[in-house]
Amino acid sequence: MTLISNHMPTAELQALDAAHHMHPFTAGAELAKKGARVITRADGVFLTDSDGERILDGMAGLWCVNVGYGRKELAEVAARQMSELPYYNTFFQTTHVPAIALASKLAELCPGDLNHVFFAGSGSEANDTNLRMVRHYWAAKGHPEKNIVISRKNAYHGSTLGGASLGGMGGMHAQGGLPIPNIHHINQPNWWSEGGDMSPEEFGLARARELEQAINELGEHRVAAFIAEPIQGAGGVIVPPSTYWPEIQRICDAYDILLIADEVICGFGRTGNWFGSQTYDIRPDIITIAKGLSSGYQPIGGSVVSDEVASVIDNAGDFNHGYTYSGHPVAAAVALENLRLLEEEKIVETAATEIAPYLHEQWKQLEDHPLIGEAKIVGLMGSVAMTPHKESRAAFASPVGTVGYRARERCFANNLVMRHVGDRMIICPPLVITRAEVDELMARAVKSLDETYAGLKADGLLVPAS
Ligand code: PXG
Repeated sequence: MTLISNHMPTAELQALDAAHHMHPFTAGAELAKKGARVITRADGVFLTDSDGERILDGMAGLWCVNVGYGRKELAEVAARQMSELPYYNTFFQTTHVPAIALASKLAELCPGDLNHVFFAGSGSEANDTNLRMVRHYWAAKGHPEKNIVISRKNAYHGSTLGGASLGGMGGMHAQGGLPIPNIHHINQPNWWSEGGDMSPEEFGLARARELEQAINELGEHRVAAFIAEPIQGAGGVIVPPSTYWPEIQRICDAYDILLIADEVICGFGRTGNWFGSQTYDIRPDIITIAKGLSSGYQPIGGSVVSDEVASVIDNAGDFNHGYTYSGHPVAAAVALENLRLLEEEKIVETAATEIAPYLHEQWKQLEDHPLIGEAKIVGLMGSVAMTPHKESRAAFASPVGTVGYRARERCFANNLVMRHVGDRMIICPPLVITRAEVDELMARAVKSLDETYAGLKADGLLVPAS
């Protein structure tokens, strides 16, 4: 067997990668020509690649490494749990200590009466669980026809058939026969791109009221639930206008439907509170969790459900659903230790009270940059919209994402991971980022935006779409 080590030349690793490894959300043939960047180790907020470059990870991996890289406590807990009980399932009337301990801790941390956890291996799986659970819930209450879930365009809820159907990504729906039936999408609260002449507040209300219109059109007796991320993450960190969530909550209270808050990104300190639902005063019946739950050190997700939902499900016989790795003991033990770090080291609190205000001040200043229209940030997740003409909030004449891709390439070259979604740039750094590292992040971001702007100017691409 070939020994594949960190010390192999980068080109050889890239060639093997291109030959045998299929990447998510990637045009494989294009990547093969260029070669993937090989990440070999990480510590704090910095990644190291196979050429020894140190890269500031402005995305916390994939929105998940909340405690930062290199926490030995998590490795030690994993090793201990693997020696003691590496695997057992939670089917067939069995359980184990890590699943019990993690579920209890989550019941304590999660808002309201969200006291019951159904574990999954990822956020996608958890949203599949939610889809089946809300339909089963209404069927158990004698309303099997109440099975439509309302979601939003440009939402991201995962990549499984259920998750991608709940999500509102056109590119995903275009492949593989999605969405599955009985999922209905309304418009997103993206004022910058879609608000027209309305004020953000008017627009937030108008977009929220689309939920009420949809319920009335479809019939309240047909609608099981509404699902949404408190702040759309993968959609481009779309921060909703202040009027949006209160109106959504009013509608969910007025009609007999369940509210699912997908906290996969917003959970575990990202928005300045433990959960995005607290930041926006949302009272969900179910939340989806993953990512920051284990800071990405182990794959784990789950659905945390209210006393009411759990009681109906628990009294309706077998819920014929579950995953081999539901409540996996190693993943659960690592998640529990991660929650201990977040809580005892006051990582959530410090990020909210000391780091977020410092970052916000600098991030908002990006609105003075010639390429940037709006700069939005809540807690430690932010985005900027790039535009050729600020006053009219114009999009570029070039295909959507052309400018974003160029900006991301400049960030890559400047050893900063800052992602693009269309022509928005987004950040979501580990919650443990320090003030000095914020300065470094901002310096690299500004340099990259300056270079992008100069490049667009040189290539005649600063042209508004007509
Ligand atoms: N819900 C939300 C809100 C997410 O952001 C999922 C569910 C699915 O979780 P899993 O663990 O199954 O991936 C996510 C995942 C991106 C990107 O490009 C975002 C995610 C995943 C992959 C890529 O920003 N979010």
